[in-house]
Amino acid sequence: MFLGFDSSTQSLSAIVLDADQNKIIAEASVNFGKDLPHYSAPSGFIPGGSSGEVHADPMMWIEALDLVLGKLSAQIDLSKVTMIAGSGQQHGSVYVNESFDSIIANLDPSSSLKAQLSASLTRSTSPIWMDTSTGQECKEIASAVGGNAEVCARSGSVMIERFTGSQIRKFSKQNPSAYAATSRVHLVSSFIASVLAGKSLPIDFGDGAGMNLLNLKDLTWDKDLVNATASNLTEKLLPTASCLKPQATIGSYFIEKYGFSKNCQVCPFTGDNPASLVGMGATTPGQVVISLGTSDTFFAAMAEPKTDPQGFGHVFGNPAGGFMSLICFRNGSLAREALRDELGVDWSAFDQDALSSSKSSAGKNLTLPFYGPEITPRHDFEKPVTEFSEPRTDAISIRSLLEGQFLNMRLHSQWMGIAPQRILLTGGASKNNGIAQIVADVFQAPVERLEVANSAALGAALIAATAAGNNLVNLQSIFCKPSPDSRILPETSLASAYATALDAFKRLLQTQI
Ligand code: ADP
Ligand code: XUL
Repeated sequence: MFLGFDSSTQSLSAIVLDADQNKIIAEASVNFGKDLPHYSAPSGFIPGGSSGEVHADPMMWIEALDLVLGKLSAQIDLSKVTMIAGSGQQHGSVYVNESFDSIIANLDPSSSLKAQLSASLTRSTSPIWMDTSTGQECKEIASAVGGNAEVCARSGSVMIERFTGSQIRKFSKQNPSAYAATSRVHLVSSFIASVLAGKSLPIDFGDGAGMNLLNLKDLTWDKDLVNATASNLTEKLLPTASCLKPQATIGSYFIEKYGFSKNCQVCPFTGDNPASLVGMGATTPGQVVISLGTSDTFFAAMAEPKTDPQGFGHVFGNPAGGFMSLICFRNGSLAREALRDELGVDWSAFDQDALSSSKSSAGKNLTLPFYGPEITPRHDFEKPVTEFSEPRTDAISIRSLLEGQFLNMRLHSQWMGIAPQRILLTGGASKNNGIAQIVADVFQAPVERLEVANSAALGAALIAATAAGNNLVNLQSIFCKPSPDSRILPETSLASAYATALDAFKRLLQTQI
């Protein structure tokens, strides 16, 4: 059996698959907001951060790990799991002191992970991908290495506020003594993997590429970028490795508490987007995935790194080899939720029936769909900007917001040069047929969803099975099947309305940024 974890923005989930029976045999998840309300993070992060700061408590992720393993061990005999892999929300960083490695090597199963690990943090909260507070540090690092074009040529992205490098620099400037006491900077992914393994594990190439520190040519830390980021950083960084190469056997805490076998191995964890590429069966070039989670992302495998001339897109490692391109939109599900709550409706107002009533309004009412700072394009929006040609109804407002989200996505993915023949849709909002229809219409391509909704956790379980010697392509043909009734075809009569709307959207956007 193979176990895959996904520690995302709002939840930790786990999938166990049995490659002999070709099926998923257990699933469990913990929602940070609902199941761990004492962290006061209803959407997985601490609300109200100043100057664009968005942090989360790493102990929340750790407490969730104990909870999810408790749920899984009540369902199945975990001693049959031979390999564990996982993924984490990308870019988030965890700062630990010297005691971390000895604490995780000697965890006491009669106590909780949280009680034992909190003393090892040098920074009580972790900056996560939603943080936009490091503009100054981005400028400083870029100018030290010769500008953003150079940073992008080396790392696959220009300096990005949410990426880990500028976050490390900010911490080293703001709190030099706590930075000096930091012996390791982990990513969310490597932190959780290390706790499971009882020793600090390497950082996976796929996720490591989201730090602005990895040189894509040789997949190792770029000395100049590391030196420009913070002093003595080289010694605080873990080595890099592939998420397909197991690094350790599971720690004794998990053997004694949850019944794992002492032979169960642990792979380095990757990022949620690279894992999702695997779980969607999209690791070979030619397919496009749109993930509608807390963030919306648009990504595709590519053989060679191709960078975005506008600087919004990124190159990450593809767990199956090669690379993936990705564009991330910060105003994803939380923007859809904001409009839902503003109108006092529920998700049924976003359903196909509700939205088809406003089909004649397609492309006529523009919304720049940003309820807060956006990263694609980069701008400190405070509320949506609208240009409506018709009176507002709930259906028209919802249609316009969704159209705005996907027009923005279409506009900012043009540099990839992919005309999608089919779009694979995943993430929490992908089950909504109304939203899926607008995706199909705006991109004028059929949309498919897979039988398994949680593509990152599935991808992690497939990575575990592959690391144990199974063939990934075979596994994907079994586990990554489109669900037969999930296909949504584009309304071809709307093609010209959306071509016109794309130009109008671009013009409206240019008046604001
Ligand atoms: P993440 O992996 O980033 O933690 P998920 O992929 O689990 O997030 O997606 C969670 C989001 O999915 C929620 O914030 C919610 O807004 C959205 N969602 C869930 N159900 C629906 C639905 N029926 N229609 C639209 N959005 C939904
Ligand atoms: C990608 C990004 C987000 C996070 C959280 O660059 O910032 O997609 O990985 O899902």
